[in-house]
Amino acid sequence: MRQIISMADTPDDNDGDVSVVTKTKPKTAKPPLYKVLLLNDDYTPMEFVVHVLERFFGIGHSQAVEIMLTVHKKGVAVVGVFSHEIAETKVAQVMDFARRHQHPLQCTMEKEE
Ligand code: TYC
Repeated sequence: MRQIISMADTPDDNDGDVSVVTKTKPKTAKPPLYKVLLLNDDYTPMEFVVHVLERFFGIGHSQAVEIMLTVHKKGVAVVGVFSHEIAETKVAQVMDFARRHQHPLQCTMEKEE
């Protein structure tokens, strides 16, 4: 008489199992992202800030007004997250545009953790 002793799946039990290779590919580190911040001041006109958000960040009018008011009330807000090069370009564009219009608007970038 035959008896089943165990149904455990052992390496050499020749039970027809098929093994699948699931080695994970070593991943290249993701490049860091940078937050672009807009700072409040007492002199830059609200409409100018709204225009900056629309023009350089592609933000729609209603959301641009909301972000501008957040900066006005809280002192600072993140207006976008970009690669280092794009963030640098945005900051330079905003700072240059503000300077040419003689407004003290400040825009900076900060590495995202
Ligand atoms: N505080 C400015 C004012 O009262 C408006 C303002 C908003 C300025 C956002 C800068 O990033 C800013 N005219």
